Order: sequence, then C-alpha cells, then structure tokens
Amino acid sequence: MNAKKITNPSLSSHQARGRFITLEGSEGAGKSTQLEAVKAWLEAHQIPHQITREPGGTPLSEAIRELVLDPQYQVQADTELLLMFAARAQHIHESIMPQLQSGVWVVSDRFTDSTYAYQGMARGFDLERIEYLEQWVQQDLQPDLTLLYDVPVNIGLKRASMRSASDRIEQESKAFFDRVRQGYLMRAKQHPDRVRIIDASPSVELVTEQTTHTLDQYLGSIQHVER
Ligand code: Z5A
Repeated sequence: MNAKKITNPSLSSHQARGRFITLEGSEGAGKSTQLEAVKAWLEAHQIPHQITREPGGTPLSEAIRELVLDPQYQVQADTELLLMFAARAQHIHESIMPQLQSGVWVVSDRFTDSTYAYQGMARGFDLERIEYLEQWVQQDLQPDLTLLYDVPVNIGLKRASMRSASDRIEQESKAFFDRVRQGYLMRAKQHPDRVRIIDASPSVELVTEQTTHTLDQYLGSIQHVER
C-alpha cells in the first residue's frame, strides 16, 4: 500500500518557520536603540520572538564575545575572524535554528554582514575565506530581512563616544569605520532583496518611523506570498 503523505497546511514548513531578522550598522548607528522599536512592533503584532546578538546569544558565545572584544588582548586577524564564526556556530545550533524551527521569529543585533564589513572590508580579509566559513557554519541559513542603519562615520563616532568605554574594536581609527560603512553599503548592493537601508542620521523618532515602515512592508510582502 502506498503511504499517503498527509500535510497540514497550517504546519507547512514555510508557514511554521519563524523569520530571521538582523540589524546591522557601524559604530553608533543606533541599532541597539532601534532594537526596542523592533521588539515593540513584534509585540504589537503578537509575533512570538527572541531577541539576540552577535557575537553572543548563548553562554558559550557570550564568553567568546568577552574574549574577542577585551582590549587587554592583542588579537590576530585570523583569530578574530575564527572566533566570530565559532561564536556564530554555537549561536546557530543552540539557539537560532531551534527557535526558527519552532515558529519563533529571531531578531539578532548583528550577524554575518558584520563579518563582511569589519573583518572583510575593514581588516582586509579575503572575502572568499569569509564565504567559505559562512557556507561551512551556516549552510542554507541567511537572514530573511536585514535592517542596515547607515550613518556618516563622524556622526556615529560622536554618538558612540557619549556611551560606555570603548571595546577593542571600537578603538579602531575613523578610516577603519569608513571601510566598515562602505562594506555594509556593498553588501546592500549585493543583496537588494534582503537588505533595507535605513537612514540613521535623523532623530531616534524619525529612525523608528523608518524601522516600523520597513517591518510593515516586509510583513505585507510575506502575507501576500503566503495567501
Ligand atoms: N563584530 C565584528 O567585528 N564582526 C562580527 O562578525 C560581529 C561583530 C558579529 C560588538 O558589537 C562589536 O563586534 C562591534 C562589531 C564587532 N564592534 N564595533 N565597533 P555591538 O553591536 O555589541 O556593539 P557596538 O557595535 O559597539 O554598538 P554600536 O554599534 O556602537 O552601537 P549601536 O547599537 O549602533 O548604537 P546605540 O547604542 O543604539 O546608540 C549609540 C548612542 O547614540 C546612544 O547613546 C544612543 O542613545 C544614541 N543614539 C541612537 N540613535 C540616535 C539617533 N537617531 N540620534 C541621536 N542619538 C542616537
């Protein structure tokens, strides 16, 4: 007898899987501030969600974060790149994938676009090596939507200077952060369907309006596809 495959449309893998949203931007762009707006939007839409960050998001990945950002260490470029992906591998397996598979939306403050911008464009790492590690660690996992907060470097650095003490990477030069910004803009050009650029220079309220508008548009687009 041929076994008939029974599919429950409300549990089809496409509908059941949560969405993966990442927030990106260079120093002082305001990602962490806008994360609150994203959280409020998800709550208003009663979407189950998990907020996380990179490097970090699991106990082991948070421990790696402490090490890699600690100004007391001289970290080789290779080591920095590998630690970012080591933290990411743990984050994906222990937290991101299980959450997405159970229908929870995952919002991460930074993900692999940061690696392309910081280790790739700013440190000058061979992008093919990053692609190789990305493929190894992530396989098919990519964000569904990336909000890229773009701000002129001078404004970002000024905002960041009004915050807590700088970590190791935050102590880099303005030229470094210029390359980070260009790296992000290059990623947006390469992935126009996924990456939405948000002008992060105006007031928090105006940036929040753009954030909410982008999320509304995204929700509209996936509801249209699922209908
Ligand atoms: N990193 C990496 O190199 N490779 C990787 O693969 C990954 C990460 C994943 C940790 O990042 C570091 O890891 C980061 C990149 C590296 N190093 N650097 N630089 P993090 O995200 O944990 O920390 P951060 O990047 O240093 O945060 P940030 O970017 O500097 O801050 P932000 O989250 O974008 O901004 P904020 O904290 O929301 O705002 C900064 C200040 O500006 C604060 O006082 C706000 O009140 C104010 N603010 C925010 N928005 C506005 C507006 N619109 N107007 C005026 N003032 C504002």
